[in-house]
Amino acid sequence: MPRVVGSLLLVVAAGVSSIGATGPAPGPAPARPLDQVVPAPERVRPGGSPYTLTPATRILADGASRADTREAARIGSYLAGLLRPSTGYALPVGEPKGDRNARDGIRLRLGTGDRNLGTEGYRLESGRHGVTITAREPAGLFHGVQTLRQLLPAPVEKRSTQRVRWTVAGGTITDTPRFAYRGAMLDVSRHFLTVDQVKLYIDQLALYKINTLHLHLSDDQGWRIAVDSWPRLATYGGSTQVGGGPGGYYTKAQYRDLVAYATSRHLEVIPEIDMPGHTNAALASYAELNCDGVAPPLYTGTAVGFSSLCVPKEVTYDFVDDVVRELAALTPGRYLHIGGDEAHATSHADYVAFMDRAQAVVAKYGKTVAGWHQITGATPAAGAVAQYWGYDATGSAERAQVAAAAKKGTRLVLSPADRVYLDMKYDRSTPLGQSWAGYTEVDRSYDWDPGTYLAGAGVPESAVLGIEAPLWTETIATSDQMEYMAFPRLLGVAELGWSPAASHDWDTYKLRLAAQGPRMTALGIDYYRSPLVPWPAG
Ligand code: NGO
Repeated sequence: MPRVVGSLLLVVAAGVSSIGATGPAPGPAPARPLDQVVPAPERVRPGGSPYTLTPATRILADGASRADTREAARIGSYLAGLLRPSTGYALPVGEPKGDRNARDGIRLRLGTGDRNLGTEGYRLESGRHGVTITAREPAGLFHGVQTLRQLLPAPVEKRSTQRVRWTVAGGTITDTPRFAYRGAMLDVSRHFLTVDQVKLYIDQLALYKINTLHLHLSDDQGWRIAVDSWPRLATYGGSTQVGGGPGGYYTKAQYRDLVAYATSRHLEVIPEIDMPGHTNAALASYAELNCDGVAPPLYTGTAVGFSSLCVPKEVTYDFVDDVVRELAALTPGRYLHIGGDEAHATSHADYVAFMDRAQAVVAKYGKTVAGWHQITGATPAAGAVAQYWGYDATGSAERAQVAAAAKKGTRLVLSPADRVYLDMKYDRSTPLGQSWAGYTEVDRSYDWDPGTYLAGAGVPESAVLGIEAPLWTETIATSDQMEYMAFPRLLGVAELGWSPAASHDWDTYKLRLAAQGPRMTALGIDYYRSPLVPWPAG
């Protein structure tokens, strides 16, 4: 396992390991230090005996109630599914009661533990007799399992049996997130992404404790979700994409399956229907949605800001009501995103009038409004979430408008385009992506603080719900291309969203990031080998 040895050498270079400076001692490789996890855990107390998995290791699920035990067992089965192929061990999942071997193994305990763990926190204790993960809520247990996964050697991610000593260092991790909202967005409109492509991305996000998947389901180039009351939206509006390919859309059954898959990985799905601009696919599908009653042709280019729903027409609100009603029925999550960006073909008065009515429809169907930060130029509904996608060149008036809304209770999700837009090129040689917000190398993407980012405009950290990394797909169509643009920047986003501000430090982060290289390789993630990160050789 040359790659693992490489990553351990790196850790030595960081001075956080007890391995001598001349390299690892002969014999079994020492376990990964407990703090070599992305995102960095809140508190780590190393020490005590390590635990090594054996062919007899069991996964023991236990809960404060029957329901908790069942949920812990579900998470246990997920963990077993991850570990069985590479370890070759049986890893049976059961309850500890009456089990003679209950002292040994991986114990998952749900519904107990310190109240401070909240909904997503967990505690992981590793010692001679095993690893115990305790959480109050399922999401916390699931995140603890992701930490355990990262504490095992990188080949654990491979899908064939590996000859490796599966040792977890001794000690305790107590871990809760800094921000409640840690998101990633996929633009499935510019290039349609299949259910399998999205599921693969979901699995990759879960490893780094991302808890929100925002799906940009409609834009000028394609409408990607079946709507029974307006069927041509999907069948015609979804029939192409950027460059003129065949496009595609999700049937309701496929979409439900996708949402259920995300839920099983503890991600909340936020569907977006972008309105009133970015609507050419809808306008092309139904002539009556256009002010002049004439349907434009389908659009396969990459320009923005040229389309608008017809704000004065009543049929527009029948359309909005039907679409929101059907989408809300497919959405167990709290939010429905109504876009609102780049409505350059809509007058300001029309924009404000449209947003008033569209937001009321979202509330009518029991959802909370999310929108791009331009909705702060209208009147954001109570409890609305505005997604800030400005960048260093964004004017102070625009920032002030966002800050004023935050003062009135609008919560902010930060997606600064020159930091976390995953479609921005890393440098001028990046073959994919765009550069309108500037080149965004891995250090620039990581090196900012969501808590103080808009402080200059008067936004306190308490108004920041979290952060999100959008992946726009004008130039991106395959999973390899998605991975190349998202990884490794997505790990930095995950860390900014989860880890305490005090742990923020590029020089130590880049070493932990480098140690993730072999893991991403083992997972088949085609990541960008940034020259700024000391990746292990091999
Ligand atoms: C902008 C625009 C999108 C583009 C993206 C490309 C927002 C919120 N609207 O971000 O339509 O796809 O840039 O980087």
